[in-house]
Amino acid sequence: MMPKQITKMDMDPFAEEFLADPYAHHAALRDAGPVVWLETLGVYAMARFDEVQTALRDHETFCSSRGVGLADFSKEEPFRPPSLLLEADPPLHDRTRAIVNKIVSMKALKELRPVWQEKADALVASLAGKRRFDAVPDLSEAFPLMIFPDTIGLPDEGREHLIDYATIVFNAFGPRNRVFEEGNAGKEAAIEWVGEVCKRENLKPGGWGAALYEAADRGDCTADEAERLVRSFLSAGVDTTVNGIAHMTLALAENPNEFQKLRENPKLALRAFEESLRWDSTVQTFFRTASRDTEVAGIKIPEGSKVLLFLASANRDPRKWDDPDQFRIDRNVSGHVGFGFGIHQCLGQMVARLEGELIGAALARRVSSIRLTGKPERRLNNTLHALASLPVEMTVA
Ligand code: HEM
Ligand code: OVM
Repeated sequence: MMPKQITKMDMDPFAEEFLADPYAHHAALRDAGPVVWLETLGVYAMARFDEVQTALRDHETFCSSRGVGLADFSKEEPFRPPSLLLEADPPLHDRTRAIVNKIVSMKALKELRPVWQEKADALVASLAGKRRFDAVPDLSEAFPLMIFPDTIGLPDEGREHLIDYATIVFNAFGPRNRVFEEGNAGKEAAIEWVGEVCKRENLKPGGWGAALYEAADRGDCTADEAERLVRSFLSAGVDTTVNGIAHMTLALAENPNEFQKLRENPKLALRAFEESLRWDSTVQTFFRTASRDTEVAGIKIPEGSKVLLFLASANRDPRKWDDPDQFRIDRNVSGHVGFGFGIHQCLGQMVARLEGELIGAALARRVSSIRLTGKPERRLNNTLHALASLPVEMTVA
């Protein structure tokens, strides 16, 4: 068979207009073909569910060690020393992943659940008592910052830097555009702080940070590797859940019928969170690099190509989902790629799910209505779909 002709587009998925409303542009990308060539960036792109999943599954052909952003680490200096998880291939990846998986275990989460639940309930009850508040800082940022830094064992001072640090890291997966330059400007203190708190002497005993150094003491990895793995927690563990919670709150405010379903059955909280990740995927995109010549859906992709995977678009592909733009907490959401798929699938997904479930359940039990009192404001980021402000009014149940 003759190789198929690829569709070329001049769309820039990192343009501010695109980032402000990515869902308005995804259909055009999906409909253009299973693989498209984005002229402005010189990369291939996949926006349909099947092809995104296929690429994520084939980690040998679509590798991560050359970076999961626009830059090819075999040609350009990485923005920071590469992650030993996200930006690694087997066998390195599998070794580090096994170390961290032992720490982020079912057992650890089972112990954390009652502690986190009490905090989620108290926070939501107090906010509902206030009636009007901004659900981004007061709820979506407040809750993860109340629990996650303690779990890692971070110092008490400076934890607010975690949000700025994530902004920097997730912007850096995109091009050096204005969103990167302006979004990252003046945030050097966050890089400095994160660099310091990943060191052994700055981590409290008993936390997941210290546990990584104990793994190093046992010979599972070096102390330098432990330090870099602590950095992964701090890069990926906060802003992702912040915006997951924010999008769930937004979705429940915009869909009172769905919130009613949740109130009637608070056990749906986990599904509500999962559906909100499908409906508005915090992590919108990641790249891969073709490690060899390959072909997807009959379209040739040469070695060294950068391939942009639209996770958020896959999660709303009508080829896969019924009424994909509708937020429905009782739909079958299994298979969504909001946490990725394959060997790099989110290492912290149980953490994220627990946080989202506990906030969802607290809203279900303590709140009788959620109403937007102003226009939600977005914070543009090259990778994250993020909210800056979500003014709401809640009434106490
Ligand atoms: C990987 C999303 C929360 C740590 C990933 C990936 C996605 C993702 C899409 C796959 C990356 C790839 O395939 O290249 C999310 C979302 C979250 C979340 C949407 C919240 C709603 C967390 C949390 C942690 C975490 C709480 C830490 C406890 C990581 C790490 C990786 C990862 C270390 C790299 C894993 C690997 O390469 O093997 N996440 N994440 N994430 N996530 Fe999450
Ligand atoms: C890491 C890392 C950084 C950003 C995101 C991520 C979503 C992981 O340093 O391992 O996963």
